[in-house]
Amino acid sequence: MKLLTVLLLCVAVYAKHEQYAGWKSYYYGPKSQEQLRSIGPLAEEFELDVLSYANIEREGVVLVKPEHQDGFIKALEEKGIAYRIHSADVKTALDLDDVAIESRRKENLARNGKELPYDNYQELEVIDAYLADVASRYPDVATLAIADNSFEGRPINYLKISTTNFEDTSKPVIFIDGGIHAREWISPPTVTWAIHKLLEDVTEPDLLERFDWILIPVVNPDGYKYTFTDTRFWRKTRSTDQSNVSTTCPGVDGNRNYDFFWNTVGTSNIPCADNYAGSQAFSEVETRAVDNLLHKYLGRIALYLTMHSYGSMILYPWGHDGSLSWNAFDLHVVGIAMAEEIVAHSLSHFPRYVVGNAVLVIGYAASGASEDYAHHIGIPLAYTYELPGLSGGLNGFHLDPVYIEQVCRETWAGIVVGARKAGDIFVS
Ligand code: 0X9
Ligand code: ZN
Repeated sequence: MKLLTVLLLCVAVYAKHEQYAGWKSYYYGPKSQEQLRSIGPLAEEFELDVLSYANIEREGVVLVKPEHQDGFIKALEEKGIAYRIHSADVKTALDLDDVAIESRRKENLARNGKELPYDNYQELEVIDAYLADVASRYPDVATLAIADNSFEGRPINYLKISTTNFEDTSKPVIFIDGGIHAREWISPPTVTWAIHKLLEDVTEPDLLERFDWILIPVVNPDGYKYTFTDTRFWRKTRSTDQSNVSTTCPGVDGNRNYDFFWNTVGTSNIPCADNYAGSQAFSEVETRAVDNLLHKYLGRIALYLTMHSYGSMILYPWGHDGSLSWNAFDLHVVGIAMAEEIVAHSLSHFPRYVVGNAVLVIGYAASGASEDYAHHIGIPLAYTYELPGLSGGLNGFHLDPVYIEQVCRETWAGIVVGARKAGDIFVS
């Protein structure tokens, strides 16, 4: 019977990633600015899915469809760009990931169904149940709220954490969101871990006394859910009302949809593209929901963090043109302080964090991103965290689940310093 269950499970998961049959992924390592610049056009020509961007010192990773393998490799060789295989069989790697995820899920259920796992990826329903549960266990400080319903009608849940029910308006607010990019599975756990550290395992009580907190683990629940059920590398929302091809190509890149130099650079007008900016700024209910909350607490928000992956980077504005903002000095000083603390709590084989202007550090300009928008409306400190990813030599494409808790712990160390420094600097 047990064997039959395992067999059925394997059949089910093996069917799931059929769409990735024949796909491969490659590391690529441009060694000059010219080689680096040629990646954009190659990505378009060969419909590459860039999982992590390279710079001259750091390899990137691209996913390549079966029909473009030969052409892509030929183009790299012509341009002299170094490459090596990352996964020769994406589908099988995903199938194996699923088997591991499923068995850890069962173990976790057997242990205690209510606890959020940090040795496994967190499914949407489990996160939502945790938010409700933790809010009911700490009613004096935590309130569960719904920012809005997603395009497909799921609640965009968030927690308000405050010792004064947000009534002491002299307290600065720390605002953290995750899960806008559906496939970046390490993002939501770093936000739920922050909740855990503020409520259940309080080692920094000053952070509760000094600040009010808005924490949204999954801004894009439809996309996030879809990566678990259907398409692992889905990035966008799941809206189908943006164009006449939206039903075949649903979704908008939430991090191109904010109203700041909307759709001017690093975006696409093609609904099927992964960086489709939408039909207009804030076309997506999910980004509007975040915007409404940002505006609700605007004068009080000292620090805005949005959690993405991968890259071990802390990025600050402006990410549409690479220029520096009026608050560049503080953005840099606080960014460095957060990264220093993360590195101090990290593992020796994790990549070191890099801090700086988004364009300079990640290597491309993109407009309509949330950290730029948050800064533009007046939030003095706004950052995109690109959390660590370790896949070479380890299983799968995402961060190996054995590292989830490590990433959450070190990221929290960064948040702690960021909040304290932001509080010191903040003048409402
Ligand atoms: O491209 C993005 O949206 C972010 N990287 S990701 O790999 N997670 O997709 C980076 C956003 C950087 N910020 C700005 N361009 N403002
Ligand atoms: Zn992202």
